[in-house]
Amino acid sequence: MRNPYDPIDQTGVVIDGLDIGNVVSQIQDKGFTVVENFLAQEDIASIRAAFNTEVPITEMRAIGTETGRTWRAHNLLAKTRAADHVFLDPRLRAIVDGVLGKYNQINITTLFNTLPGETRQLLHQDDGLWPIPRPHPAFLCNMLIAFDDFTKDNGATHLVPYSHSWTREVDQSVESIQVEMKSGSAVFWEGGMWHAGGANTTESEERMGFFISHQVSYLRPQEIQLLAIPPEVVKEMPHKLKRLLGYHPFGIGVDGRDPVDVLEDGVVVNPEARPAEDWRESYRG
Ligand SMILES: O=C(O)CCC(=O)C(=O)O
Ligand SMILES: [Fe+2]
Repeated sequence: MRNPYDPIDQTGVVIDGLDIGNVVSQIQDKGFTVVENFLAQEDIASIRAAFNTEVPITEMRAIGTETGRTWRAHNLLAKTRAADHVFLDPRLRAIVDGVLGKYNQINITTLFNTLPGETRQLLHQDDGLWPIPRPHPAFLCNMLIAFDDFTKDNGATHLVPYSHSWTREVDQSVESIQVEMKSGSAVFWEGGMWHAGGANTTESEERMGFFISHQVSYLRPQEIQLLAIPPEVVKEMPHKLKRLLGYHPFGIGVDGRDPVDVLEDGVVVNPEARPAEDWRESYRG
């Protein structure tokens, strides 16, 4: 019998000219794939302009480097509406459904900029945060959109192909490839892939990227989306985006109510409060 959490079979599904089935099978087989021109240059320009003005940079070091030469900002959905359409893009939705199954949600959103002088990150697995023994079904699916061209010299992401299916730790000297891609292209990888941001050895080139990570909806996200975005902001979002932030029915919801309704109407605690003994009496009849 099919498990409702199984990945969706996207074989033969084509959206806006992109063969989703092929993208998904590459992520499943090799652990990653690049989709060229995922976003048009005009779109990159307008999102970049909004990020530049609306999203303050957090002083937060990249994992595994000590240089302070990478800027980062998280919780992007609280800070700007400029990228909502990217999260709702039917191609992204179909790819994530294909890798994780239809019950998925946003794990973390990050804007980063790797500056000249940054060193290579330690190779790591983003899904290592959850202490789930390997091998395990895919539960994390990442997308990184290049805002600037990613080149070997400015620190294009290192990936270790096929390593998402390995159960062993890798040596930091293991062979990796670097994902060179043009602005607007996106690399997708399964959360178990060993990877690292590269060293930026250029004099003056920056490498800005927009990272969106999804996970299965029954795990706790890396950034607590239900708390990260103020409810007044979430209320104004499209229904699907609310779902993606974790306002989805799971288990008991809230007192048996759909979290989207609770968000709209508020939590109702003891609508007709009576002393507990009264309730018990009424049951005894
Ligand atoms: O800089 C990159 O390209 C990847 C960054 C990354 O993997 C991370 O910070 O987890
Ligand atoms: Fe990472």
